[in-house]
Amino acid sequence: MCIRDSIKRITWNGTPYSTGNNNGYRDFTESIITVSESRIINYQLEAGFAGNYVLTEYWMIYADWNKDGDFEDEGENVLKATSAIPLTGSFTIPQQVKGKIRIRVIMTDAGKMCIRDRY
Ligand SMILES: [Ca+2]
Ligand SMILES: [Ca+2]
Repeated sequence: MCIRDSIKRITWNGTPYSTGNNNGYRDFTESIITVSESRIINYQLEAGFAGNYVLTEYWMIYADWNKDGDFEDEGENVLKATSAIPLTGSFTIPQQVKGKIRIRVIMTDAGKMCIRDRY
């Protein structure tokens, strides 16, 4: 049996983006953020679980700073972290970045709570 988990809520600078439960092993969501004067993004990442289980989750944040459609360029991996509780932190938008940027959050469970039946 597997414990189902998913990204439940992501908050950028106090604005929540709720996400649906897709019962996925690998869960991600994308947000569009408009660069403002502060350039500091405070985030909160929250996982949802079925039942009363709490798992340690592996979180990654990517930002397409150079707007070329991928998240693979220098500095575009903003965060890699594990946490069993809602994860809070902040990152800074590079000086040269302007306008709207695409940010992807990926969550996978870091624990081995079950045998996965699909990949
Ligand atoms: Ca890129
Ligand atoms: Ca690229």
